Amino acid sequence: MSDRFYVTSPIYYVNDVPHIGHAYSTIISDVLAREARLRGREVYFLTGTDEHGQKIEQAAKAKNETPKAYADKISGEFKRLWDYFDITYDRFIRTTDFDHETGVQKAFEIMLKNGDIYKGDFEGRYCVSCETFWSDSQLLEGGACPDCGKPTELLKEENYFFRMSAYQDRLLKWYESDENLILPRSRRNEVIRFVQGGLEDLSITRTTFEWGIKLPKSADDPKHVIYVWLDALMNYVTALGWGTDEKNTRFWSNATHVIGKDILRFHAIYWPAFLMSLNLALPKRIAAHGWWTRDGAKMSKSKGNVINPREVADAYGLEQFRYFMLRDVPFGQDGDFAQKALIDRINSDLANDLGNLLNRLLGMAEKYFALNIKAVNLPRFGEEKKQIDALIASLDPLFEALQLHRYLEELWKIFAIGNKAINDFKPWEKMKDAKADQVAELLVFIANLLAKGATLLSPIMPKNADLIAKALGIAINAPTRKALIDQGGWIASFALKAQEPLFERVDSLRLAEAPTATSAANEKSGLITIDEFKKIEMKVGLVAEAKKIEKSDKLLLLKVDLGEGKPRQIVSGIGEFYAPEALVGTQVCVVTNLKPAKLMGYESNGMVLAAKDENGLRLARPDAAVANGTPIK
Ligand code: ME8
Repeated sequence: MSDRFYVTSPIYYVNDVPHIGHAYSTIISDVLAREARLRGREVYFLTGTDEHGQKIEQAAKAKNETPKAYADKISGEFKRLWDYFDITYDRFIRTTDFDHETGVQKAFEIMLKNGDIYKGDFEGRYCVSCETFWSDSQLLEGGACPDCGKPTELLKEENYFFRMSAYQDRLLKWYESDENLILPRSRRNEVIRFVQGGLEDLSITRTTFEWGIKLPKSADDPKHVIYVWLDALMNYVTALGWGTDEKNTRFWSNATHVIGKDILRFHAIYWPAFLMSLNLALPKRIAAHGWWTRDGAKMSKSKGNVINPREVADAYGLEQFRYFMLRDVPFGQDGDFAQKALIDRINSDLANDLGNLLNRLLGMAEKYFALNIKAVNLPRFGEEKKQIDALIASLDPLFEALQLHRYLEELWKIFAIGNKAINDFKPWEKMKDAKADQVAELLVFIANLLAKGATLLSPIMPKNADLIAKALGIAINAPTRKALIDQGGWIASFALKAQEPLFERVDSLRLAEAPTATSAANEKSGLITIDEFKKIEMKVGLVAEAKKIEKSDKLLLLKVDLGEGKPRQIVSGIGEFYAPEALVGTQVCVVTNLKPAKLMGYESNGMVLAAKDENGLRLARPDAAVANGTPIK
């Protein structure tokens, strides 16, 4: 294994604020970076923002801002979020950075010189939303984009083309070189089939808008800007100094790109072809994760159901959120964000299985041994130790293949062994029998198991792993990992420290439910969620005054005492069915949080509830008196 490791997240378009899908890509990249560091490898972790192109230009225009000012703002939001999330990136690149722009122009120059770029006429369809060209055969009916379904536009421009077609065979050979090249493995076949279908040369400049990197001076063609995907993909090498100071290009020899499945084609086809043209090494792994939906629906700004990752982290804990995202969804598959699932993971995996194990250890160690535990050897737990060694051995290949949900699943089996050992061993009985030595052995065994487990958990939940380590009196770092994991070492004694419980149990949803769940349900069946219902405030009130509104048969002017001190004025359309004097002194049910409305010149601050059929109208009332202002639920 190379001792250098380069990991990149996608660089995010600045036309949208960050949501949990973006956070997922970045968190996976962060986990890989942290794990590699823990193995003592030299790591470079890159993330950033993709700021050029027509889409951004349009988004800025819609906000009446210059593209740069607009990009500055949204790029800042991404950066601040990753900082808030303790994302351990080494560089946050922006495609408007000077060294990046210089590198992209240099790449264009090289490709032009070596004959991979030529000038021609382009006629075809373009999807601005995906910043993608499509051939007629790929389009959906009516010329819509096959990726996002939005309408495409017809482009007729003089363009520069990249000779993509020349790379078909070399690409196909490359896909065969390593079965872990494209992860999950099932996606590799998709890419192979696509390339086998034939590659067309790619239009790589545009003349119809301005917000992009200009061609190099040597090309002497100021009308054109470079196509946003050539610009964007190059970030992976320009960030390391390619084309400028070459400061960190040594990392390029071992690159892993973490991306969403939506942009696999750009990374597995365009990007390696560009690299081949530049005579640069190819990435080692392209890991394409699945898509997050919310309560079963695609997230989008227009639906208003986009989840803000900061809100989730604030409500449930950042590391709880990291754990949930990685544990709940198999890498490569789509996942659904439902708070209930997150809460279940927190309560059962984190609070019960892991948190309790630490509490049990610390509780007993304190009670029986004043927190200092020592074992001469651990003969008693030979079988369990073997199981743990076997589990640990199974983790490496899972991590390598990015099966992080399986990795965590197996890791949790180690904690389960610990909990079971305590239950079976019944240390409280052994203490009564004056077998303290044996109990000390058990506790040392548990402490070891937690030390190993916390080390292996650390890339995913670094802060909690450190808290466990602190309680165990150890530190998680590369030498610890080497001793406890690679060399399978066991520690003979611990000076433990008390520790507050790691994970608070969660009893109820902490964020408002997605509006889409409701609107989608509404459209289909007329159903609403309980949360939507709860928005309606209803109370019982006593009619204190009632009179007819002049010139109206239907409307009555009521003063209803809702326990608020001053009775409310409500205009009610029950005049044909109830005489005013019959209402005074009786209780009615009122919707109390309606926006005030004016009827026949009178302000109404609520609505009296009634049932109406062909025989007339009857008021809804409590069947016995209750206090005025009593809420109706
Ligand atoms: O495509 N679920 O940027 P982008 C999971 N700039 N992941 C999601 C997601 C969701 N619902 N939504 C977004 C671009 N993502 C280009 C990339 S790279 C050289 C240029 C994640 O802002 C996922 O990783 O549209 C996806 O690939 C990435 O955000 C796209 O972000």
